[in-house]
Amino acid sequence: METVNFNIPSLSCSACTDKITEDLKSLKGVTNINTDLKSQMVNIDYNPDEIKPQEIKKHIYQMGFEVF
Ligand SMILES: [Cu+2]
Repeated sequence: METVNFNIPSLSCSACTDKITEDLKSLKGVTNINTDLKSQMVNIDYNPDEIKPQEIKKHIYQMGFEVF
């Protein structure tokens, strides 16, 4: 298991974090998601054999969030 952190500057309310969490949960290989509104960070545990950080990042971007 590995962990990756992304910064999502437009993360502004619990509706955003809920949407991101629900969506990422559906990705195969993503095992745990923690979001922090204060730091606008999302912390994702994933299985590197099943998914790559770039794919997760792309998925967040496709939801409509700028992600770094
Ligand atoms: Cu929001």
